[in-house]
Amino acid sequence: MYQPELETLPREKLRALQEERLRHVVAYVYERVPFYRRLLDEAGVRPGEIRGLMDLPKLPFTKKDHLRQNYPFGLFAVPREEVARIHASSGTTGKPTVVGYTKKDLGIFAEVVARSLRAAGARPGMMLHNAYGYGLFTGGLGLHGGAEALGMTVVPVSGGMTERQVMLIQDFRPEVISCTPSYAQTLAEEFRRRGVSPETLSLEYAVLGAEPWTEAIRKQVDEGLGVRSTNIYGLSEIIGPGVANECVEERQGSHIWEDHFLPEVVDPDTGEPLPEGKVGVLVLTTLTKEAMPLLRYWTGDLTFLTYAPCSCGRTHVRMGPILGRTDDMLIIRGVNVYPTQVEAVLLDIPEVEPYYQIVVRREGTLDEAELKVEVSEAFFQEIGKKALSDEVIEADHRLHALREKVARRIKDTIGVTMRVTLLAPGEAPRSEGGKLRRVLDLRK
Ligand code: ADP
Ligand code: K
Ligand code: ZN
Repeated sequence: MYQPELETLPREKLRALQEERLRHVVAYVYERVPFYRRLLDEAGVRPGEIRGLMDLPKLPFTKKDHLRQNYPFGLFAVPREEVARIHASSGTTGKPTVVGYTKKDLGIFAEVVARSLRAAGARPGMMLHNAYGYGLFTGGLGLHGGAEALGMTVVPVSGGMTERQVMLIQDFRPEVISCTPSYAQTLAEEFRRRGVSPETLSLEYAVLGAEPWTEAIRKQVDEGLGVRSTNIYGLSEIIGPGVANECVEERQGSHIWEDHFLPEVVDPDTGEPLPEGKVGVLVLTTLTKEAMPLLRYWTGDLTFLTYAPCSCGRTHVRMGPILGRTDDMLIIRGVNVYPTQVEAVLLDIPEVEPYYQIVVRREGTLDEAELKVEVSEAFFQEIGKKALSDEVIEADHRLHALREKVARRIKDTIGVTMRVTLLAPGEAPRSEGGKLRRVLDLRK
């Protein structure tokens, strides 16, 4: 273990630590963040009333919309100059959700990722091939900092360029790889295509997360790369990857680093706390963050908790796999995408209407997204076609150019590649009173 004393803290001591930290963080945000002062005042909660975990349900939830409403720095609890780093993830309006870290927060981020890597099997001196994206996304820099803290040799390869990744893995001989599960599948497939057998690869462990995955994928990756893979979970609002990680011994649920992040599972409809083992929304309270602590953050991720002791010796609670989400967020190759983000892009292009559908398929190991969108009535008249088909579009440079333009704008603003299909006016699905299904996720 990276921090054996903390990771095996007896539960009653862990609870006392959590309660002390909870009292502190509630008072801290009440004093420093006007948003929280208002939120608690409106809920009629005085910080002093929150004495222990029993009082947690009195606190209102913090939701993603609150972060958007306070874009970019409104939830910071410290002066901007004390923020050492900023990260961000997608948001519905095209504005990202912004998060900040003090120096101390970055230390905690590295600490929980180091614990996670160690739980995943990594040890000091091993080499990490880090294929998470670097940038505003927390994956790349998050794993990087944790690996350095653990004392690993980090290869900051980032995402993409599979040919080069395959070469580097063979030449550098890393023991550990971190990436999305779908990318691990891609790499496994590429090795197979090249006739490289998993036994000849140096890899022993894979740390996979940022998108939902299954035991079937685990089996493919384990066999294809010759590794034991574990799940890493996290979200930028709470810190990034490293909120929880499976232990490589059991691989039966991910230990949530509870001395820093306080978990609850609540009913998606009523918000009532649910008993252990029941599936509901994971809600997390940060206990130690300085720059942007969040109280009862509604992750939207559906899972369950188990407090059963684990053979690895860690006492921290385990969460099950993410079984789904309560909102309409799609995760395409690890990137969070909201339909409304796509809509915002379409509203900016006069030749198309915001009548659209997003179809996501799993082709081979990768997510493939198709965007079906209607051209405007005016544009359709101007083109003078009776109907639109792939052949018609290929043959007409104006249609062809429009299709490229939509694809490029989507890629540039949201960061995902979508195959664009142009529809004639009236062809996209319309709501018939009920909830319009703008997203067709055919991956499950
Ligand atoms: P991350 O860097 O972890 O992808 P984001 O803030 O971009 O952070 O996205 C967070 C969301 O990604 C989570 O709320 C969850 O829906 C999804 N996610 C992250 N890790 C996992 C995982 N291991 N399994 C399933 N979903 C995950
Ligand atoms: K994600
Ligand atoms: Zn364990």
